[in-house]
Amino acid sequence: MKRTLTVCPYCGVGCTFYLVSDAGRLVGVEPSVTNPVNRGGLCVKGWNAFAFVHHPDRLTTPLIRQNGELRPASWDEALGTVVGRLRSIQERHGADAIMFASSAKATNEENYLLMKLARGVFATNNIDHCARLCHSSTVVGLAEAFGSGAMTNSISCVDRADVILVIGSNSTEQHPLIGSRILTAARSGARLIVADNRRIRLARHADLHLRHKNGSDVALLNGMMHVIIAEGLADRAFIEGRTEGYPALAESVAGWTAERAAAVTGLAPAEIIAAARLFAGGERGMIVYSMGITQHSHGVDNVRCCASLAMLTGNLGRPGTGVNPLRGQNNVQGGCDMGALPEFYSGYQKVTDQAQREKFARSWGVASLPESPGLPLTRAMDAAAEGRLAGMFIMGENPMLSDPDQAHARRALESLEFLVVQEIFLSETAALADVVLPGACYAEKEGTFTNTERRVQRVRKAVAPPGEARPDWEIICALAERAGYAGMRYPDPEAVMAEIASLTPIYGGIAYDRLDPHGVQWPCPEPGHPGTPILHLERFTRGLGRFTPADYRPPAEPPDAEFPLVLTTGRTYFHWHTGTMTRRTHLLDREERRAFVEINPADAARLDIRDRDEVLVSSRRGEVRAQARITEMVVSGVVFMPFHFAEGAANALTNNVLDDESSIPEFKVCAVRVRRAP
Ligand SMILES: Nc1nc2c(c(=O)[nH]1)N[C@H]1C(S)=C(S)[C@@H](COP(=O)(O)OP(=O)(O)OC[C@H]3O[C@@H](n4cnc5c(=O)[nH]c(N)nc54)[C@H](O)[C@@H]3O)O[C@H]1N2
Ligand SMILES: Nc1nc2c(c(=O)[nH]1)N[C@H]1C(S)=C(S)[C@@H](COP(=O)(O)OP(=O)(O)OC[C@H]3O[C@@H](n4cnc5c(=O)[nH]c(N)nc54)[C@H](O)[C@@H]3O)O[C@H]1N2
Ligand code: SF4
Ligand SMILES: [Mo]
Repeated sequence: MKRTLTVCPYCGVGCTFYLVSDAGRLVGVEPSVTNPVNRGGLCVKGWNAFAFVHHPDRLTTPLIRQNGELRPASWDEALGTVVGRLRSIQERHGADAIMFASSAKATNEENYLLMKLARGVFATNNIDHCARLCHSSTVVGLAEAFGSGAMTNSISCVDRADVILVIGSNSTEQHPLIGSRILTAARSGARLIVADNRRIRLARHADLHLRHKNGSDVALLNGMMHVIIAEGLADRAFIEGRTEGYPALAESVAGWTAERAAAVTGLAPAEIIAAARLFAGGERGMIVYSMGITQHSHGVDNVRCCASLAMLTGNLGRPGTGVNPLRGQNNVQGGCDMGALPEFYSGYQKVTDQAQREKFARSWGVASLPESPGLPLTRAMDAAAEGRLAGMFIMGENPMLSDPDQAHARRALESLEFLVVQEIFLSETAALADVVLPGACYAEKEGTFTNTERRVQRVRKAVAPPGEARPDWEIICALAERAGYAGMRYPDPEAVMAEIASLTPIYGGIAYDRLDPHGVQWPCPEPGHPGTPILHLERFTRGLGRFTPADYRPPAEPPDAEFPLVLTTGRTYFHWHTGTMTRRTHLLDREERRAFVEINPADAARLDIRDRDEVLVSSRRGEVRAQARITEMVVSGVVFMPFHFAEGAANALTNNVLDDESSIPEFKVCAVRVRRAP
């Protein structure tokens, strides 16, 4: 038996484990007991993370569409077709007619190389990834407030907090090893406030559970800040010494009395007052948030309010405090860090900055680099649907199930002249491609992932890829070579990391020999630097912390007579997004086999729906079939669906309306009606 230490391919917690293999086959996993992130624990997905790797559905050869069908092809033919067709689009329609979608499932090195390919070889800044659907509002909001969009503190800070506000994060199911740590903290005396109208597990252990209306967080947080200021609970010294813009914030929340906030949120004024006192009363207060905050047409405003609440109470730059957006995918932090974003190179260095452009152009050996920011992924899908985009290269994403408004996503992908999908399975998106390139999965390649607390950790090869599948980094380098670019010849991913470190100040001291055994947290500016567990210690990355007031705006599609219920969408413990991996993992799939919709008993009674009835859920965009789950998990007036199931796709219903500032879709609120299936 061989044991290979690597990182879990599922969530941003970044647990590490040994992949156990026997004669080239994975047979199990054993958690690392020394890693500070998971300390010997794993959730059910981690324990089963070996199972999909050898699934017979894995892609083993390149595929090319011919007469409407995908047929096996050689690597030579596939690479030649991809480069030939992309170059042809570039010549006829210009470089910006092509979009690159990178992958938060892939390694840092692979994300860096795809962004180098897009910018350096195909001359476009049109590169983005699923962070757009996830924490783009965090990247905008926290960069504005603090100068950095990352989690300010470390996972271990949960143990040091004396009050924790969990707002819009179902941590025990979605970041289980952080969720269990929050539960332990609550049992050991930390006070817990949960602001989320689903009765999630954390809510059952909370001192205060706020079941406010979906999309009303700005009103809730403004109301809390109003109470904190009015009752003299604000941290005057912190505000004066470390921040700017406070008068504007104070003026803006002055009108947000607890009564007014209560009227908008549906809470009682006393609940808002209690939450304010509880949070401000702590010595070390920590804010933890996720998609309940970010995925709104006012996502950036939600993030601003979280940042303001933390600054107002002096809860930054110390252990046990901070604004902590839990990053979702295993390597979505890394995807952002590596510049798989339309406006940044690696390390958030701006493409609009001439000095940065020159630095990268010189290192890459190209004459010039494109100047204007590229398209965000969601805007690129709109552009494709309107015929303004001709080619798309998608590595490790499945927008057919994960994008809002599935009919729109299909229209976008089908309108393209040429679509390439680099995948490990024939996903719903890959099935639409003109060329499919088979990638190696995490267990079959070397590299690094960066977890939610900015910890860069080593991913290691335990087994060989199936058939002719190749690691994403090798495929990208082969494409560059085909395109006539000689600047992507690397012996291994370690050499790619050396280039990343040389160009990216926050990763300046990251090198493979330093990452054993438990990784390093960026910023790590030079070799020998110990890494940074807590950001903004003495000063913020941008200097002073900046308060930006936000006024309440309702969600774009409120319920009405025709579509009287609010649909909110999200996840379950057992499945991962579009299910490509978890639905091919027997022990996970048998726990949660089909699409369901949670309905409150009062609504169910009114609609004459019983538990486990087949129902039809419809919105202005579409209709899907699901099984009814009658439960107090949801409040009356709200139904919840996960988006894991192709045959009951929540995203056939969701609303493709975007936040102006971050281009994140409003996945958390749209209007639907539910009826028993005939
Ligand atoms: N098992 C599993 N784990 C995962 C994933 C997975 O697919 N499966 N995906 C990963 C990824 S990429 C991500 S981004 C994270 C997401 O992790 P989470 O954000 O924790 O997960 P979600 O289920 O999307 O939504 C979280 C909560 O937001 C609440 N919510 C909805 N609307 C509102 C609102 O208006 N205000 C507030 N305050 N709350 C609201 C919902 O009730 C829900 O409980 O999970 C990661 N972990
Ligand atoms: N309704 C609704 N929709 C949502 C959300 C929501 O809350 N509600 N949340 C949004 C969020 S936060 C996110 S992050 C997105 C996620 O959206 P996606 O990223 O599109 O979803 P995944 O299913 O994780 O897709 C990853 C793909 O990568 C493939 N893959 C895995 N490993 C590798 C690899 O090593 N190489 C390659 N080439 N491919 C690989 C997998 O097979 C899979 O098809 O969904 C968004 N969509
Ligand atoms: S908590 Fe996240 S990283 Fe840890 S085992 Fe579970 S899915 Fe993997
Ligand atoms: Mo996400």
